Amino acid sequence: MTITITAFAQSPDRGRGLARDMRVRWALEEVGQPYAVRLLTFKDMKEPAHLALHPFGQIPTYEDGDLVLFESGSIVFHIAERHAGLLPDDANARARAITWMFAALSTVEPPILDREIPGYTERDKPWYAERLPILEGRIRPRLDELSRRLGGADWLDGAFSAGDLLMVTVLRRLEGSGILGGYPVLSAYIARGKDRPAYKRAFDAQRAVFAAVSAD
Ligand code: GTB
Repeated sequence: MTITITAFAQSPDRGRGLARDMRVRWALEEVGQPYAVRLLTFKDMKEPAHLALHPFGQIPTYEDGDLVLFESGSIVFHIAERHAGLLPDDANARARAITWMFAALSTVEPPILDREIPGYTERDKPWYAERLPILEGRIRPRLDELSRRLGGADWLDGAFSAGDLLMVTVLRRLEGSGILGGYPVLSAYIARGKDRPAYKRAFDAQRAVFAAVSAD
């Protein structure tokens, strides 16, 4: 049975790998699972056929036989549970790696999104410039703490895990913001993630979608 995921037919990130299918692609590459991709327009995402798979009409989704999943964190967790390579065998180490998955999505990502989303929707509003430093001020404590915890280690808890995979994709959302310049430990951590062959294969695959659309 071929795993099928969904992704943007035309990603607004212009092939920078910031849409959440990138996490799923990366996880599948890490565990060596082939997959197919169904590309969706924004219109397709709100049609009944896709809403039957994803109640919120978003990407990514994951289909494997009768199993249909949505939510990138849940999909990465499922892949990590089913295949070796993204979660340690030791029960306590596994629980800690899962804790880092939650930390990435529920502690580090929200303030990053709170800064990012007004950049798409409120940039022309009078309050945008005044609010930006406040929103950035909510991100920095998390980055300070994360940087301190990572210290001189390569990964968050021993070997690379699904926790690192999600954390790197979350931190990448700050690329281009100027904020990461103050965090050499985190910049090096992101660079290590991006240097993994599985990351590169996933990145190239999503980039090829953008390149094909641009060539039309
Ligand atoms: N919590 C869900 C998950 O983790 O899977 C969130 C899924 C989600 O937000 N999906 C977005 C989507 O489908 C795409 S990734 N949006 C369409 C809609 O809601 O109607 C978010 C995203 C979009 C664009 C950029 N970008 O341009 O840089 C980055 C990330």
